[in-house]
Amino acid sequence: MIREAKPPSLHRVLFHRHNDNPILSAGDWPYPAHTVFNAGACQRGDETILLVRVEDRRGHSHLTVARSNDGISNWQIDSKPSFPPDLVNHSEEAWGVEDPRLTWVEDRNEWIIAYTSYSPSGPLVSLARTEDFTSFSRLGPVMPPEDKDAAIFPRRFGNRYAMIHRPVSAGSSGAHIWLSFSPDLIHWGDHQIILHARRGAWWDANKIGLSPPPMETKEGWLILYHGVRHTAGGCLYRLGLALLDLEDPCRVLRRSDEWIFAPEMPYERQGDVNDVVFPCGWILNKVTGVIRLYYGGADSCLALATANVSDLLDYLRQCPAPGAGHA
Ligand code: M1P
Repeated sequence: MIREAKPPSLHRVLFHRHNDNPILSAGDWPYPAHTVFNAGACQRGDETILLVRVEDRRGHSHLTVARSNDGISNWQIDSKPSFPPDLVNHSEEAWGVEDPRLTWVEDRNEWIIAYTSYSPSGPLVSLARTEDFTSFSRLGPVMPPEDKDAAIFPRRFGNRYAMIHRPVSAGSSGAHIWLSFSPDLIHWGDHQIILHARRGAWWDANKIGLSPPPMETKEGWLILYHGVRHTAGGCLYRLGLALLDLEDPCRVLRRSDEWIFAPEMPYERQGDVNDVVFPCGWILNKVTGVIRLYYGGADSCLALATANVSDLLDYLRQCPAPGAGHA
């Protein structure tokens, strides 16, 4: 009898889409906008705050604040761009600012925003800070092009801040996820790759990037990342999980072999860029354990999905520790 070799699958639904998706679209905007997507997210008191990437009809992006009491509906959206590119003092923002990730940094008592500045020399990582999402100040560019998909950890390791980011260099063998350290958020070093893009047929071959900021859990730093599969029909952006050691985030404890979320719904499959789910923010309710994940659908709208943090950790416990046989 010939027995079929069946690869083991851990597949199950971890993130559940909200029925009212998409929760925000350009039609909701108080001023002309082409698309709204890829928002950073945080909870400030009773308010959910989204810092939304808004693309105008030139193709340039800025960031605008949207506030809601339930994080789903009745969004109060700033009447003009909250964080427009600063063309006078920051020429690296000439082609716009994109994809913000928000981190409450405990010892600074402020949110640090890591975002992509789209410079004529390529995209790069910039940082800014805010206490209230009304006024913002820039720390400036911290990584040269090409680099994006960055977020700061909420606390220091020893006396150093840490940042995940995704540099790309011409002729390199892939775009991988890196970790760097800094004493002051300005000067960065001790750069190291923590997650390699896989190769060949893998869903996360050749190009990966951090999605929302790392989330602290009792078992490690929870990482949600996107993998980009190039196909004859275009790119497919799907999401996978990893877990980093709490005290040494250079140590990868687990990594999912399978993607756990992928474009399925019409608002994820069709838009300016088809087949993209792209989260930049998630919020954990520490009482219920529910995570709200805010993600861009097809680079055109904003959607919401929820998961239980304990389900994600259960899943990761069954995933392999990286190393043998998964490249
Ligand atoms: O179009 C899909 C995404 O492409 C880029 O992401 P990455 O460089 O990680 O592949 C970004 O421009 C992102 O904004 C966009 O959603």
